[in-house]
Amino acid sequence: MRVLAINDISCVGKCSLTVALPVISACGITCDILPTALLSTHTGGFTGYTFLGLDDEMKKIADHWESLHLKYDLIYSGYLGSRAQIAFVKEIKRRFLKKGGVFVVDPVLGDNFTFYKGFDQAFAEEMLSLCKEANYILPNETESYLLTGTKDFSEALTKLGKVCPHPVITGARTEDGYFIYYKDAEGERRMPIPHEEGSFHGAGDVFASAFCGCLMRGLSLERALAVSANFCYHAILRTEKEVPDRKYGLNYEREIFSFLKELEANA
Ligand code: PXL
Repeated sequence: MRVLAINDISCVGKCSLTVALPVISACGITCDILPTALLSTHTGGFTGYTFLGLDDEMKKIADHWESLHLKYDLIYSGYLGSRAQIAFVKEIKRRFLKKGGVFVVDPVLGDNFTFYKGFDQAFAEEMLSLCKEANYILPNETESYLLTGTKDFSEALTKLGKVCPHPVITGARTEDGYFIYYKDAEGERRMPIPHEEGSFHGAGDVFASAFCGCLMRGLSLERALAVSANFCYHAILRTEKEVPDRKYGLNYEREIFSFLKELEANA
């Protein structure tokens, strides 16, 4: 099995490719990467970070790959630095996803009901058009709102279900606790998940990467969600204890072993 992760390299802050590569590889899956941008840190909470968009390089990389006849079982796209990059990811899917392969889009747009720096509503519209090409989309509660205009998760799920077959709204906070709202072959469902109060930088990337690894190892949608959410939760608990500054991301590394044991038990 071969996965392509399209995401940025934030050198510090444990998100995007610095999470996708170790997590997907640990699942026993080959993970190739297509970097969208190179940043000194991610954009959430740091100031003065550097940003180099890799639009031109991405095109050259893809052209070289064409000569290698590469094809992927799963393509996972995350942080995209521009509207042009969103269009290019559609092209990457056409050129490199195997027939019957899986396209997972994490529509990285924002958190805490605001856009990440550099993104706006026009960008969200473009991201929605990428979601239309996906098998699975993984918006957090903020992204669900930015994509649909509603804070009601059931309503948002119905709307997103018209966009893509399997929308998954992660970390949805309700009066009864936290849930994943998702749509599988049987219809719209929600799954209670353990969660800590507050926002943890990089949690969405740990979850999405684990989810892709679980799908590639043959877990059902429901099991992949449950196992990934549990991994994320334990990484968050460790982070609360060990990391005073949340912008440095999740201490997920020492939780990988337990995650893999659960994955194996469900595979
Ligand atoms: O974790 C999402 C993410 C990914 N990549 C970059 C980011 C963020 C969130 O802030 O800034 C560069």
